[in-house]
Order: sequence, then structure tokens, then C-alpha cells
Amino acid sequence: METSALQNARYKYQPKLPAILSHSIEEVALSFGEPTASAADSEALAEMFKLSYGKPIASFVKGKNEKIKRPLTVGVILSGGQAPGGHNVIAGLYDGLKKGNANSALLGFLGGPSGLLEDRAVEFTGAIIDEYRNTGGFDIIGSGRTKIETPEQFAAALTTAKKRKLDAVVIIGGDDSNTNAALLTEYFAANNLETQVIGCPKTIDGDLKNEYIEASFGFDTAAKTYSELIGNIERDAASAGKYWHFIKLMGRSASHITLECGLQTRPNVCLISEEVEAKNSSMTQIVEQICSSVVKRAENKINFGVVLIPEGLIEFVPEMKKLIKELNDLMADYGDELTEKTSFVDQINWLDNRLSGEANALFKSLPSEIAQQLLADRDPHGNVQVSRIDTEKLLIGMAEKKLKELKNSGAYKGKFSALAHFFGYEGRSAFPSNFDADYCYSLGFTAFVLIASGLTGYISSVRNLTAPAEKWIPGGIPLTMMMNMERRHGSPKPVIKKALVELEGKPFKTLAENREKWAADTCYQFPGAIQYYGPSDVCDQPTKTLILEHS
Ligand code: FBP
Repeated sequence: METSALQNARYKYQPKLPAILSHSIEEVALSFGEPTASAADSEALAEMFKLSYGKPIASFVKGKNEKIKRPLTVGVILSGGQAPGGHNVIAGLYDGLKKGNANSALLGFLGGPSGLLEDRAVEFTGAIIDEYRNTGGFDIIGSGRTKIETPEQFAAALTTAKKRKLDAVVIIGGDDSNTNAALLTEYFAANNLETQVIGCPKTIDGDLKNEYIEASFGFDTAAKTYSELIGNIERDAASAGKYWHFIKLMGRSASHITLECGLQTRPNVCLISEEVEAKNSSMTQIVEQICSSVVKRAENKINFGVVLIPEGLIEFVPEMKKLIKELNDLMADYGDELTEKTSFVDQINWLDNRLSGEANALFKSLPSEIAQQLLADRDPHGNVQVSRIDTEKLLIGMAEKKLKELKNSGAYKGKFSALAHFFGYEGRSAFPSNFDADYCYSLGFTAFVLIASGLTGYISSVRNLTAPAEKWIPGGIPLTMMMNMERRHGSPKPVIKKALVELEGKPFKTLAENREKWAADTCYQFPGAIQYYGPSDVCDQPTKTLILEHS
């Protein structure tokens, strides 16, 4: 394959590491804190994770580590949606393993967790790794969303681990995949298998974070990529002066990406699902908020604007949330019956007798495309596939209707022509920013130290991320510490707790303080493309979210 000039240059980029990892690895020892508790539901989780619950936090300190040079065989899995930097996690893990012992081997399981279950793997060589350093995507081994949940699947994972004589498996994934990592840890321990399990916090959605996981990797690059595109659209909108752009942004349930893009680009309206839920806002109220900006701007003869919409919005509007929950439960219990109905009319009739009165009325009032999108298959973890619901088009349709009413009453005199966009896949496989390239390489190298030191049931953690990389703090956080019980596929399941946007946090407050001005005036900011070379304050900056959270 021919490579681009940037790709060639990025191959040579040497990711920065925290100081403790950039010197002799023989001097990286571990120190442990107190036993930990889960994020919630500790009794139920302690019972479920009898052998792996409550481990202490592991910190890296200078000292002798007898185990670090032993030869290891490790398997790695890329799980879930792509996130920029995944290749660097693998490169950091590989370099760490080889630094520890040249005879260590790293296997890459193909196509996500199913690669482990079906024992499909490649052994990485230096040449393979070099072809993927500092590049985006997960194409080095591919990814997948298989959830390891049946007894047969657990047994298959164990068989592969035994057959391959794996010292450890590293699962690079989001909340669901790291839940899998916790379940696998317990299963291996219960079956006296010594294979260790280590997780790595990946997801552009930014919702796998807490005190010890400051950011999931890929969020930085994806949010910056979307912000570049939004800035370009803002300039286009201001140049042409004739369109309102409704832009839906990926991020699943959490609005972290939308919030970060809002802070970067200062759009006229930036909806945040978590606020919608907290205020119990109905779809009508959301549309009124958008229309209020359209009307205010039209009074100043401005008939263009930009609206940012988190892709999970629809799940947070109380009436929609109730409907989706009822649909989820019905689909979990009678999914086959529903899919047997070949026409949409038959599906509506089938639901007619089963949905509650309120939910049924709402379902029937939705445009048919949206109603059909709500019936689409759930992902293997029981989530509604919000990226496939055209919320931006639904909002445009509702805003058009509302503005017509306002026009008829004389309250609005402008022109409204709207365009719909969805930015998601465009940002998931971009070349990782320097931040993600460095962060991911550090996460991979940290995973190696955790494995070599004999730990299992931990997630690789690198903290202090707003400081220069040499001051970053690597370590290991017990997976059970981040878990709680949630309803999935209609029943309570142990899962890693999702971190949604904090309405009391500085990033949201900064948006809230400014949005009235941004709604009426044109205050757009144009972040431009990610810079990979140049002054550090241009090319090594973390997200505004991270900076505000740490300020
Ligand atoms: P992860 O949670 O696996 O990191 O996936 C993130 C994501 O990009 C979401 O933002 C989006 O809703 C979803 O994946 C889309 O899934 P798919 O790639 O299966 O279409």
C-alpha cells in the first residue's frame, strides 16, 4: 500500500512517556493502597466477583521489580467502536514486552472478542507494528462487539487462553468491553487459570472516566476532528448566510463530545442530553429553545445558524426514554415475535396491545422513519443504536412546524432553510492527535508493567493528563471499583458505570454561562485541523473539557 507523506512522517514520531516509564524498566516497582469498593451496589458485586472484588489501587514507584524481565505471552483484543490511538496502545504494549524480554510474544486476536473465542490470531512482529505506529483506525487486527456472556463463550475463551499458554489478555475497549474484562477475570480465577486480564480505557464517547481514568483515549482526536468540521461549517454558514445547520454528533448516551465541540466552536445552540433529562424537558421545549435562537437572530436579519445535537438526545427526553425502555423490554422478551412481522404496519399493530397508552400514542405520533429506527436491532450489549436514529432530521421537521406557527402569529419574520449533518465515523479513525498518540502509547506500556508484575482484573490508568507527558502518573485501577448494576436486555447486570456530563462540572458551566450570547450573536470559533508538528501550545494541547475539569 502506498503511504501518504503525513503517514510516513507519523511513523517516525516517538510518543512521549511518563518519566517513570522512560528510564530503566527494572526500576519500576508497584505499591498498593487500601482495598477498594465498587461505584455502587457493592454487596451484589462482591457476591458476583468473589475472587476479584475490591483489589487495591496499584501505583508505580521507583524500586526493584524482580518479575519485569520474565518472558511473557500476551494476547490483545480491540473491542467495540474504533477510537484514534488503538494502534499505539498495541505498540506501547509490544515495545514494553520486548523491552522486558526479547522472547516475549504479543498475539493480536482478530475481529474483536470473537477472535479470542474462535482462536483467530496473528503474532505481531516489529515490522507489523512499525506499519501502524501513530496511525488511526483498528485495521491492524480489526474490532468487534461480541459480548462474552454465555457459559460456552467463557469456556471458549478459557480454551484459547490455555491452548495459547497466555500469561495475559489485554482488552482495549469501552465500558461494555471492560465489563467483559472484569467477568473474564473472575471466570479465569474461578477455573484456576492463571491467565491475567487487563483492560484499557477506549472510546471516543468520553464516558469511561472517573477520578482515576481522566479520559478515555480517542475522545481528544475525535472531538478535535468534529470541531474542525463544525468550525468550517460555521464559516460557510456565515459566508452564505442562508442555512441553519443541524449537526448530530456521536457519543452514544453521553454528551461529552457535543459539549467539547460546543466549547471549541461556540455554536448558536448546543444541546446537552444530561441537562434535558435533569430539566425534564420535552421534545416541544427543546424545539422551542432552538426556535428562540432562530427568532432572535432573524430579528437582526441573520437567517443562518448552527445547532449541535448529541446523538443520544432522544434517550434522555423523558417521554422518549419511557417509550424506549418499554420497547427495550418488549424486544428483550419477544424480539423474535416482533421481527417475524414483515411490515411496519404489522409491527405497529403488534405493539398496539403491548405498549402503555402514553408510549403507544407517542410512538404513533413519530415520523415513520424515526419510529422504524427505534425498532432497529439493539447492539449485543442491549443498547439502542442511537447513531442510526435521525434526531437531527426530527428536530428540523419540528422546528419548521413551530416556525410556521410563529410566522402565522406574526412573531417571526425570517427565512428558515435547514440542513442535516451527522459527524461520527469521520472522527473515529483519524490519525491520533499527539495527545492521543502519547496517551495510548503510555496506556499500552503501563498495561505491560501491570502484566509483568502479575496483576489481573485491573484497567491501565495514566493520570495528570493536563501536565506535560513526563509528569503523567501511570498505574492500575481495579475493574470492580468502576462497576455498578444496571438494567440491560430487561434484567439487572453488572456493568462499568458510564460517566455522563456533570451539570455541576466546569465544562458544562462554561457552556451555560455563554450560551445566551452565542444563541443571539455570531461568536463562532474556528479550531482548524489537528496539528501534529509545531509549537507545543498548538499541537500538544488536551481538550478544553480536560483543562476545565482540572482547573
Ligand atoms: P464504543 O462505545 O464501542 O467506543 O463505540 C462508540 C461509538 O462510536 C458510539 O459513539 C456510536 O454510537 C457507536 O460506536 C456506533 O456503533 P457502530 O460502530 O457499531 O455503528
